[in-house]
Amino acid sequence: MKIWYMLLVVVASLFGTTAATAQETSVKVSLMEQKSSNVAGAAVLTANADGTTTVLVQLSGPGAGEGVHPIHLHEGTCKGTIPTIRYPLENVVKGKSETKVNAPLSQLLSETLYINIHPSKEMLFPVTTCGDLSAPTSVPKTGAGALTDASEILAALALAVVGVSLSMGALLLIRRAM
Ligand SMILES: [Cu+2]
Repeated sequence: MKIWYMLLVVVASLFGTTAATAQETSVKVSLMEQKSSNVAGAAVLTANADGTTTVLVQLSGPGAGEGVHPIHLHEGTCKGTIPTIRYPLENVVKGKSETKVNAPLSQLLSETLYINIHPSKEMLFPVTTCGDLSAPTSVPKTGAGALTDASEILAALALAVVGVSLSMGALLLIRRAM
């Protein structure tokens, strides 16, 4: 009989875990045009299972697809002037850049960082496009395990309720058996 109780506890904790891990794994940051550069865009930062973060940048606007542009994660904000590069990113080519940053998304979001894009390697200023990580504009639900709609949230809640009920039931049974 004891094995039966343990099985219940295991099943209950599994349900509980499923509901608990259903959280945001990705944030979107708007990249704003600076000084009439005609280049804006967005960056999507997605947490990877190995503790790294994939930073995907897509630019839009008349001049977005031309040239090769250095891009960095700097300390500070777009309004600040701190030039320290915290994490270098892959150059923007044809309006796109994709980098795997060796830090978890939660850490990137806990620091005060901004993304800026420079005109070229030879001419770093004026910065054409900038976005603050401290103010993500939206939270797209594209990551693995993320909830995609209300029905999934309801399903997760239902699972959580079932999980808690099973846990309590198992506890009661164990107490009775003792
Ligand atoms: Cu920079």
